[in-house]
Amino acid sequence: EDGSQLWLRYARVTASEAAFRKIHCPYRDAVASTAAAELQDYWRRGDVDLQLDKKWPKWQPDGYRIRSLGSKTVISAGNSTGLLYGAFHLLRLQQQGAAMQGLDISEKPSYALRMLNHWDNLDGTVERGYAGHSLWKWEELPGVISPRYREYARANASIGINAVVLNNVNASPLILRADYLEKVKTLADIFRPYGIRVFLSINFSAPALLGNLPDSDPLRPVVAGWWKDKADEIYRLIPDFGGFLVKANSEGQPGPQDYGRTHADGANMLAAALRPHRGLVLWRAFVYNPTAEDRAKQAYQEFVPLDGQFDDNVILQIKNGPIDFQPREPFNPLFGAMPKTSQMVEFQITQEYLGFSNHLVYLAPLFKETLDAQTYSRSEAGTVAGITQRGPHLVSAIAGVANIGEDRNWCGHHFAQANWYAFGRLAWNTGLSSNSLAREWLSMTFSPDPALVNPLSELMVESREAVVNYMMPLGLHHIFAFEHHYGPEPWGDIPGGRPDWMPWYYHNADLLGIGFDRTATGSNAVAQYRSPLREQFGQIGSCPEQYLLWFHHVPWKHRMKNGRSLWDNLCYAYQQGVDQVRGFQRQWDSLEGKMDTQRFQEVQSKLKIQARDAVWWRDACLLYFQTFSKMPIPAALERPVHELDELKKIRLDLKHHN
Ligand code: BDP
Repeated sequence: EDGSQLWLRYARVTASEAAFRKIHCPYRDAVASTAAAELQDYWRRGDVDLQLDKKWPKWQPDGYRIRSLGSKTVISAGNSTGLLYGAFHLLRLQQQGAAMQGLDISEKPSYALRMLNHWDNLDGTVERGYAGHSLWKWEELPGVISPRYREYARANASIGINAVVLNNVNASPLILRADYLEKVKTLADIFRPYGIRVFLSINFSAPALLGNLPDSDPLRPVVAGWWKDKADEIYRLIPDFGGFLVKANSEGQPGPQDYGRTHADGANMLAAALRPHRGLVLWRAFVYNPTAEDRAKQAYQEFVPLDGQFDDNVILQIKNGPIDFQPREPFNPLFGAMPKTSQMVEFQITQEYLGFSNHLVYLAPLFKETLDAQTYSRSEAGTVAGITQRGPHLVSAIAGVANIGEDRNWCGHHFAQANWYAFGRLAWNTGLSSNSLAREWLSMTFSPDPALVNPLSELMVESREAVVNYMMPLGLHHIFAFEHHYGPEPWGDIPGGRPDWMPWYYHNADLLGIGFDRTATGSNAVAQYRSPLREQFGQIGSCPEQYLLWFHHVPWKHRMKNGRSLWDNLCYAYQQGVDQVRGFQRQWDSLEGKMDTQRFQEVQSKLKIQARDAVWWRDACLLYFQTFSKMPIPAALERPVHELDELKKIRLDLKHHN
């Protein structure tokens, strides 16, 4: 029980079981055949008919209907991928032990493109990956084909993911060289029967670096011509190629601004190359520079003036929050601020800032917090989910940065699989609840036994709040150790280093208080939110306490809603985080015997690390901030067990490949 089967733990039907039922599929295309084969191999509850419905609305591809008709089950859909998703839905019901009579289920996806972004490098390392090396064996491809490529595609299809970016946004230009494109084609051919399309991250300087042009200025005709030829070459190999993901003029990557051009100039030049093939450009909005301006404001300032200038096959890919995948951020104010531009959310499934693959943190509550956030930018449908689902242009999309590697259990931590799962299921239906998804995943991955599913689903749903408490409560953010982002380093400072990469830039602790003043007296980032949010966030009395130190520099003695001081609340929050993780340990241990020993013990060991780390975070943050607050840790709370000086000496040997 090494976790390698993920949530797809159903047993194959035996020949005698198969004799008792018939899977009827009159279609021979690759995707419909996958659907039929999946049912053939695993479905044991009566006959199934797969039917393509010619009257299915064209604007609802991938949707399906499942009905019980007498003793048989009919899956109907407008296209073969709909049949495939319907088949996986049925198998999911079977595996959860659901009743199969009287079914009448209709489903359609929230987003047209439900996408994983791999940050995998061509040398086999994975940026911010904590599950071993890359799944893609570039040096072996296209000759040698790992069986895991197909297993990966199947797992994605089972949760509705239909698009993948294979390589890191910090992209090597080599991915566009002919020999690499042959490898990419091989993967695309393996993924296609599972309804999955391939995209690539590109390096904006590829025309110069790979094509030997004098530069990569997007307004230079030879440069645009180079991209056009490259796109044609790709589509000859991969006719359903999805398009390009682009990180430009961000963290040192090249981009159109190197030539005095705008993001729109760059994106539109690529869009023109892809347009004849119906390809898309996913242009990332993650840009910031070490200037005097608050980092949280910069993407908005850069992109809002460009609204209306992007071609209709460009989608702006925006991280959920304005900084960078922190345990908690308010939603990114770009959402809803560009009504003429298609926008999509980028989440991070890999736990760069959430304890890597050591901490059990279930991310559905984090994803939902952003998707459900009301931006007030339209009278109806003004949530982030609403805005990104009904953009002005061609296609709606959502992306998650993958947490997948070559580890036997794919994700490093057994429970990190739940984040891959929940991302895919929410991309399919943003209305699903964190709790129901946790239950679904647990019953399939461990067992449908309520004695296991009930307590563990509660634990999972609580785990996100726990990590916020023991790492960065009350709106604190980015006080991680430099570069690897694992442990605490609120004191971190590298003389001469970029201020916006230093923890003090974000926490601003001093003798008066702590927090980032983003109100009108500070950076005024609150003004990027619409009324009534800017007023609500902008006043210390009305700002939700979970964002307090995100938007305000608050005196240590400030009275919080519960009557205690800010300092005391910080102390209680850190302790609560520690207590929550210890509670998870006790809960987990009480389930011994309700699952296999291997996974039980592996999760148990990881929880020990998490409990130690939570104490480390608590002590580091409270002892350090106490040098400013000069206030005692409330007597009712546990005492620190570390010395601040000793914590400052910790240098983890965690290498970050960049
Ligand atoms: C940050 C990561 C960095 C990524 C960057 C990005 O630390 O490795 O390259 O985001 O999203 O979170 O481009």
